[in-house]
Amino acid sequence: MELYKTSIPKLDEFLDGGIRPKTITVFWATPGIENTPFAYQLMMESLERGDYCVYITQSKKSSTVEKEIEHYGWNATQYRKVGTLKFIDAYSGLINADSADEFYIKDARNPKAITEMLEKALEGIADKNKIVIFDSLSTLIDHCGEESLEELSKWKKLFEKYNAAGVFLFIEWPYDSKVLNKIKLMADAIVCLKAIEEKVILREYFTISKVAWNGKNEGVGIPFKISVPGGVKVYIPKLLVTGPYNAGKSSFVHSASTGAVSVDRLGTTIALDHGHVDYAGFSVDLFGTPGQERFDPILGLLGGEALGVIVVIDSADPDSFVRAKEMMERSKSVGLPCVVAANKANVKGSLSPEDIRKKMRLPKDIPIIPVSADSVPSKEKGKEPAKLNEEDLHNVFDVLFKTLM
Ligand SMILES: Nc1nc2c(ncn2[C@@H]2O[C@H](COP(=O)(O)OP(=O)(O)O)[C@@H](O)[C@H]2O)c(=O)[nH]1
Ligand SMILES: [Mg+2]
Repeated sequence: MELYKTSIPKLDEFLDGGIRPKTITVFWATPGIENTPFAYQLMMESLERGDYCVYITQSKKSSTVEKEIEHYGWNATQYRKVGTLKFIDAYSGLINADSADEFYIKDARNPKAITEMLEKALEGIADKNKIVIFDSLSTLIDHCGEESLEELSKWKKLFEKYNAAGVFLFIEWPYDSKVLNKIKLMADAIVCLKAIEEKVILREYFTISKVAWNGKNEGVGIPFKISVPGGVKVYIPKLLVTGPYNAGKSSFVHSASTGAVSVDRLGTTIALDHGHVDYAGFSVDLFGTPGQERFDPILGLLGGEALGVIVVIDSADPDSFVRAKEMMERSKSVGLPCVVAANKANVKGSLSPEDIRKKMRLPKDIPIIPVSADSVPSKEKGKEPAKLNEEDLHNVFDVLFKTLM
């Protein structure tokens, strides 16, 4: 059976590998939260691996959908041109505009007309793997009335007949509870997108309220962020990078980040290194700590609310290991998902991860990942950050993300 992946970490796991054919999945958003990027991402994943997609647009022109998708860094137009992406325009008719789309519904206020057009579109690609995106359920209710929901049982039959996976976008405006219940019953899976206020800032979460094919409900909330370009990412608002003076924390934050800043004086970090990492579907804000002991009083504060910790150590300087452990304790790393980045691993005299584990007496559940620099600035330049090896950095994040989620 074909599974349609979102490529959003955790969400695919919640969905047991992805969305199923012959089912309806609803991306159910609180007003103010964008749900289209979830659908775009799912659609692009499917198109890129050669599947077909029918996009029913009822709230904007298909050219606008294409432009929005481009904005996230993907190219949907090429798939429309080769014919694997098909638009059903149920919008232009609402505003008395012309349409250049292959499937155009003049009488877009009549849900039966949409059903007929959908069947026509599906007939043409009957033997293909396909998803149908409906943008959106809320527009349908707003324009065609609540009774139009009855029509959706026919759509479900079409999905069954043509082996299609239906994906509906829905924004929970203040509708009658009967309407909401109808949608809940009709959906095989519901992904909820909510905002939760946390210490004055609003954070967006996705969670699962129903997955018929694995019986899951009310999963944990996973914070997400929509990057432009990039799409939907699992968001880790705070990852701490700590470790002794000179171990390579600034090098780590700078090398891993798409844009990093540090506040330096005479080459020594006196305040924070701050950086941002976009990798493997995650969007992470990195916070580096200063290494010198005189900053110890603030370490506990910096560590507060961190979701995980990367401890950078100098593998060739075993004398600094005691200090590294001290910093792990002070920054409250113990108990949080934690990875040791054993930096300077290709420097002469560096210790292996096994020797480091023994020397530091680190528990088995704290992974130690060797990291080396590709290039090191000349000594004349003073204490300049080195460029750490990308693959090594990815190893550190891969291991950490696994322990985090
Ligand atoms: N040879 C080598 N030098 C490194 C490596 N990582 C960092 N350095 C150098 O070590 C010094 C300290 O690095 P920095 O990132 O400033 O350490 P911090 O004090 O922990 O922020 C700098 O001169 C870096 O260029 C590495 O993997 N190998
Ligand atoms: Mg530094």
